[in-house]
Amino acid sequence: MTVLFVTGLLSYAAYNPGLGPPNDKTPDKGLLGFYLFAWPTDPPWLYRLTQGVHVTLGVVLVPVLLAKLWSVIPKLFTWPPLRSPSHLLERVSLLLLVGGALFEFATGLLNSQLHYIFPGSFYPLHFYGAWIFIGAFVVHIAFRIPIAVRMLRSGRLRAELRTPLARTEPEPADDTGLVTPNPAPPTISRRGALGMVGAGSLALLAVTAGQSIGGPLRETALLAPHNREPGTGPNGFQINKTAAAVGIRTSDISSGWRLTVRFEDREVVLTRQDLLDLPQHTAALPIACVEGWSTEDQQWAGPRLTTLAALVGLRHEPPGVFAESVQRRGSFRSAALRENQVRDPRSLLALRVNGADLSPDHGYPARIIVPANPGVHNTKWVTRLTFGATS
Ligand SMILES: Nc1nc2c(c(=O)[nH]1)N[C@H]1C(S)=C(S)[C@@H](COP(=O)(O)O)O[C@H]1N2
Ligand SMILES: [Mo]
Repeated sequence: MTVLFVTGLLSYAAYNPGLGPPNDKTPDKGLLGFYLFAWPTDPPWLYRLTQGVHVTLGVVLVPVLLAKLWSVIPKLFTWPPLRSPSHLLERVSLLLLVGGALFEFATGLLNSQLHYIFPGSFYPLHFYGAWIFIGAFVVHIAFRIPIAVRMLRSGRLRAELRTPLARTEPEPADDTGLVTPNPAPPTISRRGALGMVGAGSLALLAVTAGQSIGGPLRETALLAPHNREPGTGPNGFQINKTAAAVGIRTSDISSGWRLTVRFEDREVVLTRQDLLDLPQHTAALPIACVEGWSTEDQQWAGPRLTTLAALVGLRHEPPGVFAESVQRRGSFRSAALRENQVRDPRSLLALRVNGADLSPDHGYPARIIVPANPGVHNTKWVTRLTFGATS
C-alpha cells in the first residue's frame, strides 16, 4: 500500500502539475503538492517503471485487500458501536481507511480499464483519495503496531503454516470484536486461506504484468484492456486512441497541415517537408501510459525540440513549450512541457518511427516524444508549439 502511495505521488509529479491547466487536473492541490519536483528525463524508462509498478501492484493487491476486509468483518457488528470518545476516533479512522482503500482501488481499476465514468476527473479524485487513505493508514498502524509486533514475535505465524485443516481451531473469544463468539467449524485452514490469497495475487500478476514488461509477455496480459496484438511493421506498437476515435479528419493531417512555432511575437510556419529538411535525430524511447501499459523502446526520428526553439530565436537554454494538436474534441489535445524536457537532446518532434513515417494513429504528421514523459504528454498530431507558454 505504501509503494502504491509513493508511486502514485510520483505519477502526479510526472504530470508537471506546477505548469497549471491543462496539465494539472487537480486544482487546489495546495499543501498536498508540497513534495512536487521537476520530473527528470533520465532514465528514459523511469515512468514506465514507476507507473508499471503502480498499476500492476494495484491489481495484484486486490485479493489481499478483499481478504483483509473479510477478516475484519465482525468489527462491523461491534455493539455498542461507540463506547468512548477514543473508540469514536478509531472508528472514524477505520471508516476513512476502509472507504479510502475501496475508493482508491475502485477508481484505479476503472481507470486502468478505461472506464472514465467519474463525476468530474479521475485525477483529483484519486489524488485526494490517496491522501485520505494514507492519513487513516498511519493512524491505524499507530493503533495496531503493538498487536502486530506481538503476533509476529509469538511465532504463531510459523505454527499456523504447519497446521492443516484437521487441526485448525477457531480463534478464542476476546474483547477486540474481531472474533465471532459463536464460530462454525472451520472449512479451510489458515494456511489454506493465506495460500488462496497468494495464488489469487500471483494469477493476477501473471495476466497483468505483460502489458508493462512487453516482449513476448505482452500477449499474456489478458487483463489489459486493449492492444495485446498491436499489429506488425514499424508502427506495430500500442495505440492509446486512434485518429478515428478522436475525430481526426484526413484533411487535418494531409498536405494542408502546417506546424506553427511561436515565441512571443516571433512565429514560423513549416510544412512537413520543411521539418524533414531540418537536422534529424533519432532517439530510442518508450511510450508509458498512466493506465499502466507501456511499449518497448521505439526508434523515433525528427527534429529536436531545441532545434525548433532556435527557429524562433531561442538559441540557448530554451524555456518550456506548450504543444497543441489538430484534435478538436476529447481530452489530451495539448500538454505543456518543462524546460528540462525541452532541453534534453532526445526530446523530438517525431516525424518517423522505426524507419517509417508515423502512422496516422501514432500521430502523423508530427508528435512529441520526450524521455520519461507520461504517455499523455507526448501529444500526437501536433500543429502548434508555443515556447515560454503553458496554455
Ligand atoms: N492529440 C492527442 N495526443 C495524444 C493522445 C490523444 O488522445 N490525443 N493520447 C495520449 C496518450 S494518453 C498516450 S498514452 C499516448 C499514446 O501514444 P500512442 O497511441 O502513439 O501509443 O499518446 C498521447 N497523445
Ligand atoms: Mo495514456
